[in-house]
Amino acid sequence: MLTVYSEKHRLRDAKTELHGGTFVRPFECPERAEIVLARVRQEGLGEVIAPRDFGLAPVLKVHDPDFVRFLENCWEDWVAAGGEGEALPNVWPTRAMNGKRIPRSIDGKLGYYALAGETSISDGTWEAARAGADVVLTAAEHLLSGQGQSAFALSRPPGHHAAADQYGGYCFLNNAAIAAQFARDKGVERLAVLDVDFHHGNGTQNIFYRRDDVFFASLHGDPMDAFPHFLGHADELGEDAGEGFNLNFPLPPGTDYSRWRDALDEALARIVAFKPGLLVVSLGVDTFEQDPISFFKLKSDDFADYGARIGTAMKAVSVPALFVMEGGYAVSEIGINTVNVLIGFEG
Ligand code: Q9C
Ligand code: ZN
Repeated sequence: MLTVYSEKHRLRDAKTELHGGTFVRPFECPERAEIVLARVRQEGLGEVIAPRDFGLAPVLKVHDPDFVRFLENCWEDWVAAGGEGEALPNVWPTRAMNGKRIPRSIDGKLGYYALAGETSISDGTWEAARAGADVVLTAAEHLLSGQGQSAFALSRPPGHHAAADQYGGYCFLNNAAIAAQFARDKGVERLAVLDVDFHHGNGTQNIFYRRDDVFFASLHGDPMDAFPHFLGHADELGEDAGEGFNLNFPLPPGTDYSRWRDALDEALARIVAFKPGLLVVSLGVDTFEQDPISFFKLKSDDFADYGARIGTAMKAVSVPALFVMEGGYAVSEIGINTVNVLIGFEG
């Protein structure tokens, strides 16, 4: 399986995350990608290539231009306004306010475009996020040219919490959605996105919620108990043309592999019935029992087993799979768990 990787992910190296009322070094750190890459090489998964530059056009097919401009200029604007630490929001357009007008000041803009308050924007964040989009696009292009039945986009920072005009939950650009939309524009008529990250893929769901050409399925910690708290319930089925094309499996604290696997099998059956031309897998390995911020109980061997299930289901109907790296914060095991899925898929 081909891996696409860019060293530019290292430019996303924030110093601060707001966690439990204090500032900590972010869980989403550069070592994550380095360790996954080392495991890819150690296991001989296949060739590792650098991305090509796609420019911003495929990003703008998913994200609003004003949001992209905000991400591009945020750090400079923050510094110019006298920010001493990293850029963080501290006020939001909540239910009790209007929220439709985009403020002029950087503090107002941060609140407007942030969907959560833990993720700081720092020098290099934009460049890393942009390179991450090129990573998934390069992997998608490779699959679309008919080379192989799977590819791995080792992108960082992750993307599935980012909506068309919102960032947060460590995510800035929605890499999985950008890849799916790119494939759509290259002629793939129907796509499925399977999100196995511990957290609900609220951004991806939101981006495709009114569409019947992209089926979204997500297995995640019940939002009643877990981030992102305000989306990911089982009764969110899609709207307008998209009704029936969104499928959520919110799962309770302590969920073990047998329960998780039952939900996966159901999601895979629905995906197969949808007859997609391509599957995008939002691959977060924060379902691991030792993940520091999550509450599922998967073990390292379970990752290989579920990779095999995805592989069996997709190969039976000749649907190629694009794996896109999302979360996973048990850093010392992130390589083993991630590559177990990929090796499991290959069979
Ligand atoms: N203080 C991804 O896995 N905060 N994002 C959780 C910890 C946000 C996770 C609470 C978690 C975001 C891509
Ligand atoms: Zn996650």
